[in-house]
Amino acid sequence: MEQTLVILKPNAVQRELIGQLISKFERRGMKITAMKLTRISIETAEQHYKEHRGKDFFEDLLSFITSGPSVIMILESMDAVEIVRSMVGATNPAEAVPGSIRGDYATSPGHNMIHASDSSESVKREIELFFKPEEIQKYRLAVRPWL
Ligand code: IDP
Ligand code: MG
Repeated sequence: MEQTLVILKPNAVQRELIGQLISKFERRGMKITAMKLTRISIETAEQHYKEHRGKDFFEDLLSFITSGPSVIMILESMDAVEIVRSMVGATNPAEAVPGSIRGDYATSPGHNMIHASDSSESVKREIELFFKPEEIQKYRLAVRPWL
């Protein structure tokens, strides 16, 4: 099984879409192993998005992601990184296909609703940034043999 890290960004919380978005992952057959509602600090946001430091949208990205609470979760399934990235859709919602989260819920790159890890290296780094080991649950889903 593979893990991935997802953030429902502050506009997903403000638009009261937390439940709808989590439902998509549950319905797909992903196991939630950690989840919290928290306001990301500037320091953590700078770490999380450090590959984008210096880009013209970086300051706006930091102020948006720290503007209110986000939901942060770890999801687990076979091929979790690839599956969740395809469910999330392209970074620019104008290019995100209908049916993807950004393709269904977003119009602007700056407010594209959701983050998902893009590689196994990012998963490891992002999980360590947002969760302590004891915040991650180990359990077995009863439906597992049917997924
Ligand atoms: P990703 O979220 O699809 O992995 P990245 O390229 O890693 O996309 O960019 C991180 C975040 O920065 C995006 O989700 C988006 O919110 C923001 N972003 C990326 N490119 C632009 C842009 O051209 N304008 C405004 N915001 C951007
Ligand atoms: Mg990215």
